[in-house]
Amino acid sequence: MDAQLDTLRTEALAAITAAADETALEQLRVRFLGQSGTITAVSKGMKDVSKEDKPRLGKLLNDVRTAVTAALDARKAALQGDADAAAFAGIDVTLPGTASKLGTLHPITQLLDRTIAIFRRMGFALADGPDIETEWHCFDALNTPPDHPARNEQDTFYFADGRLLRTHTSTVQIRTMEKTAPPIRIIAPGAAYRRDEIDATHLAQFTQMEGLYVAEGVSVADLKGTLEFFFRELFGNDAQFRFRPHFFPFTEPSYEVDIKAAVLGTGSAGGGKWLEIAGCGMVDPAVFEQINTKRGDTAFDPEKFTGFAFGFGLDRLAMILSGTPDIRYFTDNDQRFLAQF
Ligand code: 2NM
Repeated sequence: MDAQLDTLRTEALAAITAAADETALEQLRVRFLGQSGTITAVSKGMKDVSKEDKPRLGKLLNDVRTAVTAALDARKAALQGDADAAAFAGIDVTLPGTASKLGTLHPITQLLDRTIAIFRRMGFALADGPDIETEWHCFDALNTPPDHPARNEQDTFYFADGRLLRTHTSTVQIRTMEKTAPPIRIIAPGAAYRRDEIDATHLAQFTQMEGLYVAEGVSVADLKGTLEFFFRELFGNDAQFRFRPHFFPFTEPSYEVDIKAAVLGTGSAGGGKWLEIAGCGMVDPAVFEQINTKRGDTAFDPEKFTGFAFGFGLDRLAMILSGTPDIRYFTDNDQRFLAQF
C-alpha cells in the first residue's frame, strides 16, 4: 500500500502540473479527491489495514492528500496569473487614459438660471404648478371666455376628462393667488404646450417665464422699470425699449415689448431692427374678481390692489441671444450645437 500511495502521488502531481486550463484542473480534482476519486477510495480501504500499519499509512495518506490539494491550488493560481498576463499583453498601463468630455447645462437651462437670478435680485420668488391643468385655471380665471380661439381643440391639447396641457404658466399665478393674499411677487417659469405645426420658430412644447406683482399702488411705471432692468441685464445697458399697446384678455392696459440693442447687431441682416420679446400689462380687475369668488373672500380687492404681469418665451429669448436660427436645434440633441454653449 505504501508503494501504491507513492505512485498515486507521483501520478497526481505530474497530471496537475501538465493541466492546460482550469477545466482540466477541475477534472483532476474530481478524479483524485472527488467522492469516487482514487485518494478517497484508498482512504475508504484504511478500515481493512492492520493495526500496526494504520498510523504510518494513515499519515502517508494524509501527506498525499495535502500535497495533491496544495498542487491543485498552486496550479490554479498559476493558470489565473497566465490568463491575467495574457489579458494585459499589448496594453501599456503607463499611457494616459482617454479623457471623457464634460457636458454642460442645456442652453435653455442656462438662460433659465440667469433669468431666475436677475428676478431674485428684484425680490421675485419662484413659483411652480402642474403641467396638466383645469380649464378654469388656464382660461376662465384669466378672463378668457369659452369662445376664445385659444380654447379651440385645434390649438390646445385636451384630455378626455376635460383637463388640458397648460398653454401658458399664468395658471401658476392663478394658483398662487388662490392660496396667498397680496402682496405677491413671483416668477413662474416652466413648460407650456400648444397644438402647432412644428417649424423653425414653433415647437409643441416651449419654455415660458411669467411674472406677477400684486400690491397696493403697483403701476405701469413699475412694470416698465422691472422689465427694462431685466432685459438690460441680458442685452446690455444700451438697450432701447418700445412698449407697444396690445390686447390680452387678462390685462388692461396690455403691451408687447420690443427691444433694440447693440449686441443684436447694427447691419442690415436683422440688426438695428426692433425685435418683439415679451407681453405684459396691468392685471385686469376681472381676474381679481374671479380669484375672490374662488377664494370666497375679498383678499384681491380691485379698489385696493393693482398688479402687473408679464410673460416671454425662454426658447425665443435664447435664440435671439445666441443667434440660433432654428428653435428645433434646442431639441435635436446634436453635440455640434450643444457643445457651443
Ligand atoms: C403675459 C402677458 C400679459 C399674465 C397675466 C397673469 C395673471 F394671472 F396675473 F392674470 N399672469 N400672466 C400675463 C400678462 C402674461 O404673457 C405674454
